[in-house]
Amino acid sequence: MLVDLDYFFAQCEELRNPSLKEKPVVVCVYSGRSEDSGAVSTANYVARKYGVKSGMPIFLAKKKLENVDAAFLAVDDQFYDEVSGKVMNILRNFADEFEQVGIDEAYLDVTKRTHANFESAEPLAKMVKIELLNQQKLTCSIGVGPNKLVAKIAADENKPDGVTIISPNRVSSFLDPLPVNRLIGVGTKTLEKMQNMGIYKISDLARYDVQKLMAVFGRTLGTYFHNASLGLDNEPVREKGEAESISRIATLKQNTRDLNIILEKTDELCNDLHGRILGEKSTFKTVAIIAVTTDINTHARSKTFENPSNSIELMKKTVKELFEKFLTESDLEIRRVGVKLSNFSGLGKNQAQITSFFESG
Ligand code: DCP
Ligand code: CA
Ligand code: CA
Repeated sequence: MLVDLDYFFAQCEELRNPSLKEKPVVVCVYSGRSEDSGAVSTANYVARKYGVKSGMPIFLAKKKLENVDAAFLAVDDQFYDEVSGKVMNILRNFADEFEQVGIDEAYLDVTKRTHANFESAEPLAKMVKIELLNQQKLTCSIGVGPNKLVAKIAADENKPDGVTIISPNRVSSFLDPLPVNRLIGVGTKTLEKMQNMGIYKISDLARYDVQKLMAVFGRTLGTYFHNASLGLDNEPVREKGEAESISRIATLKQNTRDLNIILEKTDELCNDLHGRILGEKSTFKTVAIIAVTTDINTHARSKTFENPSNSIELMKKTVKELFEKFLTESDLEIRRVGVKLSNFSGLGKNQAQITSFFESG
């Protein structure tokens, strides 16, 4: 089961200000360069009717909502993280195995509790929705399938506030007519390539010779596309992070390219992480930085050492080097910064779960 919250950031805004519900709500990442410069993070479904989309420049969204009583709000990551944490704690109770995959979505393995019976999946999905609505006043969309790949595509099928259940015998009739870019991993570039090869629908991909796919996309990706088109996926649902990586991320007081301001914040994050690894008698080999720029892209840079360490000096020095280098490679201002440690030794298998929030990249 894949549970994805509807128009998440905008729904969070409606949550604390219900009078917004009736009107278009656009959540923006303002770059601060000029009044309307920046990008749309997300919008509620009222705003989407006017053509407003994630990633769109703010001025364009304003143009689409000209003469409409709409709310343009700045992102408030801290609040959304808080809401997300509460939601995940509720969802976890409905799963045999649980895996959060983003701020607003998670996979729930419900095989055991449904006895692998797709008929009992529907009442379960409805219970999840009722619980989220009762406890958090939030709506979500849920997809259920025989694996993660199908569940994810199913969840996208009826948005917002939908439930889509695809039992194993319906997988191919469900996937076949869909455009190939409904598969994870088929972005704009791949879509264009596939269309040039005459592949438009998932059924076209399913029929395409797998050797030829491998010749074009390489062995790994070619095999993935072939299996995905057939709805095949064996990835287990499992909590990430445990003994894999720990990270801390924070929003800067102001968007900046000033290394000192950045390091002031990352030093705090390093101290926090250091306390954590000392407490668990663990050592790291890889230090990574995360930079969320004002165009809402997330960047990561990392460095891996030969020998494991638990040195805070090494951590801070590496973070500094990586940010120095990042600033020469990008000319954007930075909005959020993060530090991530991985490649651990010493973190016990039965260690308590790491519940800090992980961002992709
Ligand atoms: N997000 C963002 N920039 C993007 C895409 C998403 O800042 N280009 C943020 C805002 C979203 C949140 O991530 O609220 C979750 O992303 P989703 O793709 O799940 O989109 P929404 O939840 O906003 O909408 P939907 O109802 O389509 O799931
Ligand atoms: Ca969502
Ligand atoms: Ca999502």
